Amino acid sequence: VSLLSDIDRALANGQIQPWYQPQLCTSTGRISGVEALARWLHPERGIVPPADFLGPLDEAGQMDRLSETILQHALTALRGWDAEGIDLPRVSVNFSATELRNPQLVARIRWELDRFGLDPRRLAIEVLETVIAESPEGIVARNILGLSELGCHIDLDDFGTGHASITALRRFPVHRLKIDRSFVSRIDRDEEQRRMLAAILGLADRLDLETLAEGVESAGEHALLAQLGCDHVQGFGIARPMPAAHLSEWARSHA
Ligand code: G
Ligand code: G
Ligand code: NA
Ligand code: MN
Repeated sequence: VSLLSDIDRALANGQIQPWYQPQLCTSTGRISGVEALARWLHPERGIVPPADFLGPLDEAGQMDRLSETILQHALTALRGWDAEGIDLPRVSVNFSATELRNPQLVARIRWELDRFGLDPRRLAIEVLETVIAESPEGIVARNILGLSELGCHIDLDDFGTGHASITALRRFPVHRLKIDRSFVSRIDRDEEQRRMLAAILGLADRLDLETLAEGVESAGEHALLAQLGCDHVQGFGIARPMPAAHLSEWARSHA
């Protein structure tokens, strides 16, 4: 109960906001996007990770409030980077199953993008593979289709762990597979891992889907992903999630 009133207050006073983790294009080496990741900047507890508050927040019916907060921060940050002359094509936000069941979702996102004067193609929605596997039709599917028709990019998060069928991959308007980090770690040292990853990249290629590897921690992994034709990379080996202001510095020094 006290955690919930804490979360409520944290949302109201802006303590919950996203940090941003860069994604690089492997063929150009340039920044191709950032993922917005919710952080609770707690005055006593420090930085509280989403794993510690997303569950209770969802159960308390506050997921839409979080989503609105994260989206507003992310779009504000994107406009800010534009104004600073930083070439940052896209920001990704995570949408949970709860948010994807909101009948107002597409209208609200359209309105927000409009208000910020941003092309919908500059927003990527990360949807968990499990969500697509469990929701072949109904409101979730209609929302994903609506966001795609609006022009947003749809990324399938934690791909490889969620048992979505190939049929589901074809039926949903997915643009990119975000390959789960369990398939990425040690690919430069483990032949079995490397073959698994190559199989996923082959599947994506045949289905005309872009690929983004998450959890890239070493230079060896990064180099091998580029060599195997993975389109984008993200992970601690490139940069950790950081506040919006630090991201500008990072992008500038990286360019
Ligand atoms: O940043 P970190 O690795 O601690 O994130 C843990 C998980 O929390 C990730 O899998 C991510 O998808 C999820 N997450 C982070 N930010 C958000 C958010 O704004 N909304 C939702 N629904 N999930 C988020
Ligand atoms: O599931 P999702 O892609 O939303 O998860 C993003 C989370 O993964 C973020 O919380 C981020 O902190 C974490 N993360 C990002 N890069 C790495 C990495 O290289 N290694 C590990 N272990 N976690 C990472
Ligand atoms: Na994600
Ligand atoms: Mn993921």
